[in-house]
Amino acid sequence: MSRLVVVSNRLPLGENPSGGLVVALDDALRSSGGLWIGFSGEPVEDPAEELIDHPGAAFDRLSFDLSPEDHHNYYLGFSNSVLWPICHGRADLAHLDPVYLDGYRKVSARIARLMVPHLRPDDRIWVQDYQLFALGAELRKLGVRNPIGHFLHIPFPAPAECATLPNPAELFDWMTHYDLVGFQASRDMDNFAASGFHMAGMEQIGLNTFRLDGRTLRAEVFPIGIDAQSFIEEARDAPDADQVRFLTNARLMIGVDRLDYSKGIPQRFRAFQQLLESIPDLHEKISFLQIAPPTRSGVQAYDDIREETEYLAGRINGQFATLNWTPIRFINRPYPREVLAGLYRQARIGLVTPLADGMNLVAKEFVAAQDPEDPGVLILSRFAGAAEQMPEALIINPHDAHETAAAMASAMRMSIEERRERHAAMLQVVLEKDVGWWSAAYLEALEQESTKEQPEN
Ligand code: GDG
Repeated sequence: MSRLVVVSNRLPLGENPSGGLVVALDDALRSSGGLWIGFSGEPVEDPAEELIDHPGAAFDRLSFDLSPEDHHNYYLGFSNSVLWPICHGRADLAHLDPVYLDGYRKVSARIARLMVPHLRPDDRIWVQDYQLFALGAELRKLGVRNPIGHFLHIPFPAPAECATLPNPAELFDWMTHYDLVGFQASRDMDNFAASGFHMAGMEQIGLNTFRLDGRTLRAEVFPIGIDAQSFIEEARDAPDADQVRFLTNARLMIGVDRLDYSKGIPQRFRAFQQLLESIPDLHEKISFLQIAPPTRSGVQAYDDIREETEYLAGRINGQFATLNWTPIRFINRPYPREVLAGLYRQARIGLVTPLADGMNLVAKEFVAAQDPEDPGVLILSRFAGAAEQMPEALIINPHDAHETAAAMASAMRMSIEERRERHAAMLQVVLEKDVGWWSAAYLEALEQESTKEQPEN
């Protein structure tokens, strides 16, 4: 079997890989033997003009450096202040600055240049996510003929959103240089087909095949999963309820998200407020714990969302708290995975209400963590990719505080039979379509593409 080369924005260099994506790719690389290439993590004044080796893992690891300027324009700029908001339907938060786009092009070309000396003729190259849309095209310019695939972890924008990019046609030029592009959900595939047609004249020539400027591309949906078995064990072995004594008689409702404006945290706070206003019987019977580690601080939109959520939590607590009960606990720092697993298992409600989300792994982790005999209820936004796979959740529109509050009330009163039935259906998907399934399915499709062209480099 040919060697697998994974390229992602960040090279995980810690001893213990954590997070679904890192575990998935780690497993895939271990089994086929391979190479992982990514950013070293901290910008440096004088970036090395070669990739840096990090021995000591079960596979090879090579990192590239970025100068502060490149990091600012390519990563904070075009990736996180243009592509991220636009792909999440928030063009109003995008900063369109030509310097960002230039930085993105320049860094993509540089990564390709640094990679080429390390590639072998039979490598399969798997590029991850929106920070690296342009890498495949840059590798092709340098004569790389190997099979190259891309997987997009976040939503693909619909035509009206795509039109707010500074370079919509170029996006499709980049993407059609890959042999295979993978998406989280069928809505992304539909958006890709429609936007590509409208913005660049990309033609759909088969169920999963597209053509642009003589290049043919395969596109398919591969919903990412979690390492379900290990999460189940982690939740089972988690520290017991004594750790969360503060809950007293109240049932726990939990949300866990990076503090990002795409996750719909203020909207869910308002829905909770709506619940407490409309059903006073639930006072002191439900306690909402929101864990939201900060992310990308220093970017204005992230500082704003933090202020808004802090304000709302304070206001709701001021309005409803009693001497014995704090309605919302809003915690702005990360917790270890095993603690989260234990909290999910104790929760009556898992609240996953993004306004836009590629998949949302927390939804799957919540399901995996439940006791099948007495499971909690998942409230899930229709805008999370996970909603396509788990229609047995209570599916809500996160913009609608009334509907979300009604789902909270119904989760509180749901019979044990109904909870078990819904949970069993969701658990089956989480177990069957786990992270191992995801990487194997993707790599098999890429392998099929590798028989199409003979590498020349
Ligand atoms: C992107 C896409 C797509 C969160 N807080 C803590 C913590 N987490 C872990 C969760 C989960 C992961 O981080 C978050 O994954 P999500 O999928 O929910 O969201 P993004 O970070 O936005 O990820 C997303 C994903 O890529 C994969 O393709 O699903 O749509 O946006 O695993 O548990 N982990 C720990 N402490 C925390 O406080 N240990």
